[in-house]
Amino acid sequence: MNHQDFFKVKDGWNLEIESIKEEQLVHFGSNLLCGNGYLGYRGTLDEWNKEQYQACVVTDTYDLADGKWKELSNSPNALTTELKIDGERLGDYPGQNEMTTKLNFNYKYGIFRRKSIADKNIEVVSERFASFDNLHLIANNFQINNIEANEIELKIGINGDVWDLNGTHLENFTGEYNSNKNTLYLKANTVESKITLVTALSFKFKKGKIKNIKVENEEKSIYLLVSVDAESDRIVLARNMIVYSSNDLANPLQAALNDAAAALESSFENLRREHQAVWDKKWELMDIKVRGNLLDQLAVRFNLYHNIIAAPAHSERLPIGARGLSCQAYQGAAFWDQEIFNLPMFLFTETETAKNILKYRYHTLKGARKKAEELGYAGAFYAWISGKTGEELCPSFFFKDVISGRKIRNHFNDWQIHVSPDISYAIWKYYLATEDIDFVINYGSEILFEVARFLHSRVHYNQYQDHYEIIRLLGPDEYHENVDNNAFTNYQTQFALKKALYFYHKMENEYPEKLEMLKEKINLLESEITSWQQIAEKIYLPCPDQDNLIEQFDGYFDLEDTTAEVLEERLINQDEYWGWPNGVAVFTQVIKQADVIQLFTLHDIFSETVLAANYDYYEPRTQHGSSLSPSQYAVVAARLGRAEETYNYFKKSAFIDLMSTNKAVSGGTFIGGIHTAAAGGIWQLIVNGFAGLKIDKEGLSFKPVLCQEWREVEFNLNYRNKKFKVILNKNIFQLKANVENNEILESNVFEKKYMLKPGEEVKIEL
Ligand code: IFM
Repeated sequence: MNHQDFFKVKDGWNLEIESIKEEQLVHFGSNLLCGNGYLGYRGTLDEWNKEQYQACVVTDTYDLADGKWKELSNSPNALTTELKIDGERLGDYPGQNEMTTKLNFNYKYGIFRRKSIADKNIEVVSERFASFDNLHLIANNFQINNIEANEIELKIGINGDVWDLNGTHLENFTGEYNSNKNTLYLKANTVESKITLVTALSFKFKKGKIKNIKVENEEKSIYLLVSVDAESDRIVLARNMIVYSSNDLANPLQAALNDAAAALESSFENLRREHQAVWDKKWELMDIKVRGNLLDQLAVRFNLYHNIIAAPAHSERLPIGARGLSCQAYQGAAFWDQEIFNLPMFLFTETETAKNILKYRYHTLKGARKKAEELGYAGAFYAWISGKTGEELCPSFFFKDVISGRKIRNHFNDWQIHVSPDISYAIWKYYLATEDIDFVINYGSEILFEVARFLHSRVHYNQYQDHYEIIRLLGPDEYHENVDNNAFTNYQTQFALKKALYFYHKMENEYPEKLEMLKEKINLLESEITSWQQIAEKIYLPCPDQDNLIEQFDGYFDLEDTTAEVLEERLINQDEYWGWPNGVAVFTQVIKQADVIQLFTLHDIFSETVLAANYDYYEPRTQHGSSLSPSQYAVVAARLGRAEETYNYFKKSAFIDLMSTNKAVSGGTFIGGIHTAAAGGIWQLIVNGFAGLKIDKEGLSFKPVLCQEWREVEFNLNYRNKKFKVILNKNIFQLKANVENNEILESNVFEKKYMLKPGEEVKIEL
């Protein structure tokens, strides 16, 4: 499929859509999402409702309405609009062809703009953004041009009849209109968690004279029927939607009304200016410039934008959802995606956000301990799907057999244990990138020790082999459940134990009091440290065999050797789930996503010969059924100097959402929305892949290589508070230290050391 079937590229920041196809509503709404880490307002037209997947997902509003899926709630929509001209409803409703609409989305500032034209040249133009200056605000400028009619009626207000994926989350609606202040609100609470959610609206007609306003209360909504006279053929309405919940503060109603009033005092243009200033600051460090291909440039920024708006940077107690705030799929909750895919970009740019992401894991230790205890283990077994409290949200029956209709008992929750050592891994990387020892002492060490404890309780000693094994688990490749000794997990386990030991001894030597306090707090015994050491030394690590191949798990090579294409032909129903217990992939070597290759992206401990052998072996056996997969293959391809293959994976990964290449429903479960891990993966693909950035105890290093399709790549990094620019083209690799740095920047390029004083630069010929 061509990208022009979906969108046009105006420049490196703007995407244009010239016609809206009904079958693309789910993913357009996600792609054109206005967001800020607090809320996500889907890219829908003003006149659309839940039937067109209009939604505004609000962070920290977890609610279990159907007894199975605890997910975030959607706010009532305060930008709801119905326009009547001379008594006739006018809008662009799918399938009705009353208007022609063009959409523009600006990824620099997250600005959604629609322009629709109807008969007699009547034009509806509307622009909105979710403010980064006030996270509770969505500002909208709605205008109708070329009006020749007599009677214009606008139905505006707050519509509480929202799109819910699993059960209805809001109840007990109350609302009020204050005519003196041009403000109204709707208050409701979530059915199970009893969170109060307040949505307010303030509005002003900048052009157009209000003739009459009639209030219409419905069970879940409050509307105003406004008759307006056009002014010089125009009506311009400035609106502010404000959202607060009782998890934000004690009196969400008062806060919403205050913000609504303040926004009304300002103007759309001012609010936009303040919002843009925040984005400008962010892009100074987070933008990646790709020269030589405008489409790719836009795709890169699309992904960076989505990784940024998915992260609740304002809080240290909230997760990055696997679908961000683009819809309720995956419950607005964190998977291992958060540490391994979303985090890396922040580690080298907005380090405060990186810290918050990791602190979230500290605050959810209780949930992780609870899960471990319930399953008979010690320490912290982090939830596979983790919401506010860190308790396991992943239901035991995740997918269903679409042929029989029976539920499938997936074991993502109980057996996919690598999420815990993945978090330890991320703490180590954060420490290397920032040298923030305070974080490690005060937060990270407790996580590291509790994860080590869990791993200690989870491994089995095999006395015949005199080594430790991990049996009955799932690696990253989710099609093969109940396997033993998944290479990725075993290596990650050893790594996590070693880092726990490293910081234990560091604290013992340098911060003994802190260590004593922590030991007392978590009741940590010397004997446990000895055991961690023993397990780290004796854990079974599947090694490259005579063909340099690492077996993904015990017995993997004995499975039927085939490809995803062959398995496609075996499907009875296209929506069938391929994995456990009886899916088409289970008894074959076809894997869902990078697994041994995922080990290589995280650890640089194998030779290029081993990398190449495994890449060549696993690549044709990987379905890339998960959006996490292509970017990881891309990084390894770049390490092997196979830049064109990296580029092919870029195309696969960067366009997953832009061209809707991944399924929105699998095994009967809705998993649509923005693939935030793939979005974060694009940063890795360019920075760790093309530029070859690595960070380890020796420091930073680069091993650059660039594909033919791009003339140049440019980005900025922040390493231990030293900022610098990286420019890579086919001939030159350039590092430029920021003049404001306080220290010398040290870095290796192709294993040669460079020391850059503030303001200095180096150009290395490739
Ligand atoms: O965490 C991933 C997993 O690796 C593959 N299935 C989807 C999850 C959420 O993105």
